[in-house]
Amino acid sequence: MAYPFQLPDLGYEHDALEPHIDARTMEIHHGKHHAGYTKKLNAALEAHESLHSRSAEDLLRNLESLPDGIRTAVRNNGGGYANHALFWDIMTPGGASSPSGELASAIEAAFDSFDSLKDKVSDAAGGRFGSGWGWLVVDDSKKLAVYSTPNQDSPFMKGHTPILGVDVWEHAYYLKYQNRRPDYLSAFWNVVNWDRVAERFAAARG
Ligand code: MN3
Repeated sequence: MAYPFQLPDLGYEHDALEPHIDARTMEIHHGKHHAGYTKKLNAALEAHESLHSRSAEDLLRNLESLPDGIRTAVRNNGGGYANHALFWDIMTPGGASSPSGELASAIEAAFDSFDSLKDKVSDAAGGRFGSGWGWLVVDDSKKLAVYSTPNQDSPFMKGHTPILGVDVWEHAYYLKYQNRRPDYLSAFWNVVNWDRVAERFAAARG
């Protein structure tokens, strides 16, 4: 996908992730916040035709090559565009409760256990001061890693490939959870689509 970027469909109804993530939050998060990043990304790129064939991933992996005047806008809104596209995709109602196959083996090798991975992601995301994301990524040596980023910064900016992300901006959880970010993070694990995370893992490892 390239310019003009389109808001991707959720792939499920707004209320599909209830009770873990409420319908009103999903409506606003997808229909207002993600739509806003998409619109602002397109606005930043509009006058730069040479960039119109490039994917959001490609733009984020090569921010330094962009014109000074749009680099920050692409970082923030391209990041917001790509991060949310991943976020909707790696959630589903009633998915498998844990990973299987090669992803499960890689998680055990890197983090000792699936529970330990969940703790690490929750700690990274929970400990992010202010707004940001918690990530499970495939790094540039094809290894799994966990960390958080501020604002809409994408792991693509580090040359890494995100395979699971959790949004810890207050807009992602405040209506239902208010200041209880840890409760939101606990609930998030109930709606992860491990099949999609496994597909992204396989693609990232090549
Ligand atoms: Mn968000």
